[in-house]
Formats: sequence, C-alpha cells, structure tokens
Amino acid sequence: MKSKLLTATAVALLAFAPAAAQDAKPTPAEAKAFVDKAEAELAAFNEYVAKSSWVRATYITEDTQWLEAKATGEQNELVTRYAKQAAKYDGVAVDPVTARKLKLLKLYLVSPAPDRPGAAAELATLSTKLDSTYSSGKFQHGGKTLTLNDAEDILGASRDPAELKAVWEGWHSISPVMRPDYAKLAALSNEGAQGLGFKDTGALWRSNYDMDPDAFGAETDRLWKQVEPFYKNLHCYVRARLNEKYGDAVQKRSGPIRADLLGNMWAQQWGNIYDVVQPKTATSSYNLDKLLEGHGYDPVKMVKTGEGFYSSLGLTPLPQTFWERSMITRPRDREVVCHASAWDLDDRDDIRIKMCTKVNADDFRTVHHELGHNYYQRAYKDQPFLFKNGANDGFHEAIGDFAALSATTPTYLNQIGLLEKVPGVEEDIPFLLKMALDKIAFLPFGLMVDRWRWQVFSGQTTPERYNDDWLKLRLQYQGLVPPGPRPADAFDPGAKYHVPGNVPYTRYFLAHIYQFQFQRAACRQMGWKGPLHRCSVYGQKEVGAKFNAMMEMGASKPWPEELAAFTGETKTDASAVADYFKPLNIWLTAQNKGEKCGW
Ligand code: X8Z
Ligand code: ZN
Repeated sequence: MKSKLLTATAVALLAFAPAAAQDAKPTPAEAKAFVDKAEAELAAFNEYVAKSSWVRATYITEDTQWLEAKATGEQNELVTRYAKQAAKYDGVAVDPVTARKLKLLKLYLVSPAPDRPGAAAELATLSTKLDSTYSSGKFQHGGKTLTLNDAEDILGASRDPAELKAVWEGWHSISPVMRPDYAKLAALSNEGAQGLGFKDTGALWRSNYDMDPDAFGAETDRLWKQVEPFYKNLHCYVRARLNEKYGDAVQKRSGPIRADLLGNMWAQQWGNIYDVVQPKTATSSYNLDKLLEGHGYDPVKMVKTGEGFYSSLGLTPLPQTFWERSMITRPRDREVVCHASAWDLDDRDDIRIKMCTKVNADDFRTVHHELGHNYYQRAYKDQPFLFKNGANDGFHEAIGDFAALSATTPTYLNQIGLLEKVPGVEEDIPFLLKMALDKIAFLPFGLMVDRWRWQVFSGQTTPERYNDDWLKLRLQYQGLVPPGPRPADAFDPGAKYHVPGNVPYTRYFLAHIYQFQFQRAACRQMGWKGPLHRCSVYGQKEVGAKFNAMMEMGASKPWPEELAAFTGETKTDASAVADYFKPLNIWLTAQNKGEKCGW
C-alpha cells in the first residue's frame, strides 16, 4: 500500500507557474529540476497520507474515513497535476534516469482523478468508503453475526455442503450495496486516466511493465497458455475426489466445480481441502496447521519466526518500531481492515504489517509474504523517491512468496523444531499436491480478476453486466460455478478485497511465476542438486546477499534487467513452475486416466 501527496502551497505554486516558459521547448536541465522538485514534494507529503491511511485502516470510523479521504484526495489532485506537467517534457533529450522518473510519475496513481473541481475528493471518498464497507462486512448465520475471518474458518474446515453454501452466500451478501459506488469509481478513474493520455484505467495499469500495454496483455495470455494444461489436470483430479466425497447431487464428475467446496472463499487457494483430495496410496505425515497449534505458536511467534527466516539470509532484523507499531491481531473493540498488508510509513525505517493473524498454515505463509514487502521496502529505501518501489508490482508480491517456498519445506520445519522427522521421497507427491492446491489453483484466479476489471474499464462490461461477466470469467478461467443461482442484485466481484480496495491483481499472477524463477535461480546458486521443491535457501547468506542486491535496485531499472541480476533470465518464464511441479504433473496425468477433463 503506497500513497504519496503534496502540500496546499504546492498546489498554488503549480497553478500559478509563470506562463513565459510555456512557449519555448524546455531544456533537459529544466526537466531534471522539475523531477527533483516533484520528488521532494511528493516525498514530504507522503508521510501524511500514509499515516492517515494507517489510522483509518486500523480504526475505521466516520472521522478517520473523512481524514483519509481528504489526504488521498489532495494527493490525487497534486500527483495528477504533476503527471500532466510531466508531459511537457515529452521529446526532450533528458538523461535516462530523468526519463524513467517522468514515466513513473505518469504511472504513479492507480486511479488518477479527472482534472475538474471536486473530482479528486469524490474519487477519494468513494475509495475509502468501498474499502471500509468491505472491511466491516458482516452477515447472519446460524443465529450468529459472522465476519469474513469467521466465514473463512468455516469455508476451510466444514465439509457440510449446505453449511458451505450458506456461508459462501452469506459473505457474498455484503457486496451488492457497493455496486453503484464501484461504477462511479470506475468512471471517474477512467476519466482521470484518459486525461493523462491513456485509453482507460486498464491501459494505465498495463503500462506498468516496461512494455507496450497491449504487448503486456498478450504476455499474460502467453503465460496462461504455458500453465493452463497443468491447471486443467489439477482441476480434473480435484473434481473427481470431490465427486467421490460428496456424490453427484453436490459435485458431478464432469463440468465445473462448485466454488464453495474448495476450502477458500474465492476458491483461489485450495490447500485447506488437502484431506479431501489426498492421494490414496501416499499419506502425508504432518499437517502444518496442527504443528503450529501443537507447538503453542501465537501470532507474534509466527511473525518472529518469519523474521528469523529472513535473518538467516543475512538481512538485518526488523526495527523495534515494527513490533511497537504493527497490528498483528484483530482488535476486539473496533473495525479494521483485516486484509493483510505491509506498510512503509516514512519511506525509510517505519515499516509495519497489518494483519488479523490466525495460527494456521495459510497465515504462516501470509506472514512471510507480508514481511517480504517490508524487506523489499527497506532494501530500496536509499533510492530516489520515484524508484522506491518494486521492479514491477509482481516482484513486490513474489519476494515473500519466494521466502515461503523454503519456509514451508519439511526440512526447514524440522530445522526450526516444528517437525520431528523429515519425510522421505515417498511424501514428495503429497507435498507437491499441497503446494499445487495453493499455487497452481491460484493462477487462473490471479488472471481473471483483472480480466474482469480490464473489461469494466474498457466499457465492454457495463454495470448491468458486472456480475454475469464475472461469473463468465470464473467459469472460463477457473472452471467454477457459484453454489446456486445468484440474486439479481449480486455483485460478487465486490466480495473480493482487491475490487473494493482498488488494488490491481495481475501482480499476483506474475508473482506466482516469478517466485518459481527466483527459487530455481537461488537453488542453482547454492549448488542444489535435488528436486526444486525440496530446496530451501534457509541460512544461505550468499543467496541472501544477491537477492538483496536485486531488491536494493527498487524501480530504478526496467524489470527484465533486475530479474537478470538475480536469475540471469530476462523473461517471465513459467517453465520454472513446470520444473518445480514436474513429478506431480506426471502423477496427476496418471490419476486422471479415464476422466473427461475440462468443463
Ligand atoms: O492480497 C494478498 C496479500 C496482500 S498483498 C495478503 N494476496 C492475494 C490475496 O489475498 O488475494 C496474497 C495472495 C493473493
Ligand atoms: Zn502482497
């Protein structure tokens, strides 16, 4: 979560900039001076925005919403002005650093506001309201009021199809109220993006990858084609096991899978139903949920363990303020944004996480994920302001996931005393199946969320079609259907955090590929000869140093160059995913013999 802002004085300065200079073509020196000034002002104001956002996210009230919206509205107005001014330097022969900064300035905002009075304030108010509505969403079930956290626990653990359906539908009842606001947000954001010269907000989002936005769209298609057969294999296998467990009346052996049976509210990670789909012949000797619980882990211990992993790579421990200022558990007496995030409040050392941590395997991974963001932020803190960011947003999401690939190996769990005995090769398939239920199952979801938003922004999906098109994409990419007919006012995309939260999602799709490229490269560097999934970089200081060197580059270079710095590769390449899961894909193909795969 990043946000940047400027002062009221800065608005005045920009608005009344002398007109004389406008005719003559600006010089490279003037371009550089402009960027320097923009960076200084954006940096100074950023702390104010970050703090108001932090307070709202950890204490949702009328007043904190007002404060955040005011701060982010001013920020949006000012950054948009700077982005427009940056266009004045198009075609000026500036140095490469200034050129990159001018480009990043135009791409800075997720949703730029239209350049007319009141528009930025309206956009900011809508954003804060949507995020807060989602975060305080509750529904009634079995005589109780449930939060998303409660509902997620049931979706993960219950094997009663009627209960799963009720809870799934219950959570999805919190979002219809958001639909008109979301439509307004999308329209304002599009108008703002067009004002900056983009076709629409989707094109703005796709312009963040050091290539033409259309080329980036095509790149995601290419990557999906690389992994789609594997997903279909997993889908087929899981569907057969669900059919065996629940029978034809609940889950047929052919066609799409019922989304509420997969252990997760959005069916984006399926690891929670491992017990339902586990191999009949090879069993897993441990369950990470139970190990954590059995060893008396609490949320702080989970985070300390995460820190320990990064320290083993030679990274400096988290600052004392991290422990004093982070929100690690859900406060009992106030509304907060529970969706996990990592923050950098002062663009230097004031890094924090905000999580409603539960002691389970999902959150064990999430802790490593969030800390990855924090270590990245700290690594690039000495970069100039506009380069204090990931090489691209997929990198930012992949850092912690890469760490978690090692931190969930049985070898590592054994090293930190959680697991008594490291299982032999006979448990490779169970382990890989668990991993695939999270990582491979995620891929089509990681893609479809923004496929939907790209369609919304391009105008292909109008508000009346919001839900139908969402369901169409869920079916097309994931092969899933809702547990029953949806009500006419349903707005299912609003029941996924990143839609009301206005956070682009393709980043996670990319991260699910990058993390395996990082893993493959790191394991090569340490001379690992065994299978990729058994490799752990725990304690590998040289790998850590090289990884940190990449992280320190921040957004200063095009991402292929940064990828090459660590991996030697310059392309996003799903062959690393195939390498990691190779034995499982072969195994799944054998299991699926005789099944009619696909939907
Ligand atoms: O939103 C997140 C992180 C914060 S950046 C917890 N993730 C995606 C999600 O929950 O939908 C991590 C995995 C995908
Ligand atoms: Zn993240």
